[in-house]
Amino acid sequence: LDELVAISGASGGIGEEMAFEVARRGGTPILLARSEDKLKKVAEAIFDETGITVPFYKLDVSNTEDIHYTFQHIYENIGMITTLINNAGFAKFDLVEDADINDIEAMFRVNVLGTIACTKAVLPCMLEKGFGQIIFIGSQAGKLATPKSSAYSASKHAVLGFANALRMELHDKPIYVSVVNPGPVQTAFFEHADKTGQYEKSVKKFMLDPYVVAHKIVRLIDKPKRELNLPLWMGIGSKLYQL
Ligand code: NJP
Repeated sequence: LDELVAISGASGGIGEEMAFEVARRGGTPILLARSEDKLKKVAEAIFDETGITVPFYKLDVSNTEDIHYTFQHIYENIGMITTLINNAGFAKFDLVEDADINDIEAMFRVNVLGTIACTKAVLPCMLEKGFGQIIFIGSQAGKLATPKSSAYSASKHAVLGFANALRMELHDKPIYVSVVNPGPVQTAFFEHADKTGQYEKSVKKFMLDPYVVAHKIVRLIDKPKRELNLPLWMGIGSKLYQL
């Protein structure tokens, strides 16, 4: 891969695995997330394994001004981001009647507005150079709905709608837009989403392996696809895959 791949939410989970996959394939991942100490560790581990020097930036995607300056700094000091993976996101599962409006707002700020702001930050350069790719990490919750996931589900439906409209706007240009909709993936996601642990327990057996998910997503860089659906039942497959 002769690629500069910016990955938001790269300090853990699927984002970290994608960063390793990009580097294993010879590309340069650029790591973005709030936890600088974790980003540093991921960058060092990738360097130890692949020899690739990995830039990382402390970035909260709910801060649009920081997004602007971070992406400008990357462009001026490293180069054009050829692929953006909008991966930063989180959930907080609650019944509508119990959900705190501040939690709902935070979810929309990160999952939706953060994603849109990062996209707007890379788009002018991609349009000017005439190529690029934007991968959105949506969710099966962005296609279906489950109780207690109302606001998260709405935020991921928004991501899917945004990405589909953007793809239409870019239809005559080689700038590709892909949406990935995973089912439950074994990451720290559930620690925050559901502190009772009940949801994780109920789907644990079928959870997707973040490495398998990351591997499939990074393949989109060579073979762009409108949508990559990785539903719950694939978790059974990925468990078999490991045996
Ligand atoms: O979750 P986790 P996943 N600004 O918690 C970062 C979607 N998904 O890898 O900022 C910037 O391990 C956070 O870093 P930090 C999900 O909706 C998941 O599973 O340092 N970054 C961390 O690196 C999300 O869009 C499942 O705390 C922010 C990363 O995001 C994506 O997959 C199922 C941030 C989250 O890592 C990755 O989630 C599904 C901010 N404000 C979709 N806030 C699943 N796991 O089951 C958080 O359908 N991050």
